[in-house]
Amino acid sequence: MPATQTLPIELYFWDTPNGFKLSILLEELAVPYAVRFVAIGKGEQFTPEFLAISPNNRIPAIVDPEGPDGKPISIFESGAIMQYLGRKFGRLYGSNERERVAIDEWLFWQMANVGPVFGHYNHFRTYAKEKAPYAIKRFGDEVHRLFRVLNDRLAGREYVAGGYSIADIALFCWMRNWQRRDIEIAEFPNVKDWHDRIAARPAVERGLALKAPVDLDIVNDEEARKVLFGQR
Ligand SMILES: N[C@@H](CCC(=O)N[C@@H](CS)C(=O)NCC(=O)O)C(=O)O
Repeated sequence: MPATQTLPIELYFWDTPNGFKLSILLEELAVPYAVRFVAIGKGEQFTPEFLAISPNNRIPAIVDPEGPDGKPISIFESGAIMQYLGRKFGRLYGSNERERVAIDEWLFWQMANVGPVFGHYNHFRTYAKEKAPYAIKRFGDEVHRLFRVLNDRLAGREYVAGGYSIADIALFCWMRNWQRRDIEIAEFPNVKDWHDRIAARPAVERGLALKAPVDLDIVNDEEARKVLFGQR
């Protein structure tokens, strides 16, 4: 029996690819939620209060005041949060074990490959103090390979694993900024069509419209500005 939600789920958020996964999912599920901004460019992810919820000092995280036993539960790691919400509300996470296995495969593929590889590429290309051509090439080639894998998977499919699911949301948040990954999207037409299908969903538009407050102290600092705006 899918749950209903009375008290808002607290979403610890900043407007980055991993943060948007949850603002989009909560909009899709249409459950009440309250946003707690964690200014990662300012170091707020290292406060003891936030580390108690997210020990890896990263957003997103949630606190659900109506956890499995009726008591509050906190969850970190976007994939774990998405699975929890999919199970709790009985939506966007398949309807049988076979469907869930396929969704998990592509969700974990995003978590273990797309997120870290795109992140490392961005780091070495944009932020590394010493230029490391080997690392830039290595991760750039991997980014390209991952677009190819997804493009092949989407041949003849509307969504990555059966119907629209948490796996599509997780992947969409990373693939949508292909220009920032130095990808020529004409090479990956299935990814482009899939992207456009998802981007047109009203809940996705609402989830992406959630913007972190701009803090002038941060914006005036060159390094922090890169962290803040480089990830959007
Ligand atoms: N595997 C984690 C990755 C989360 C992550 O990398 N979050 C970034 C923003 S997109 C962050 O909070 N960075 C702050 C930091 O590294 O200190 C997840 O999916 O939740």
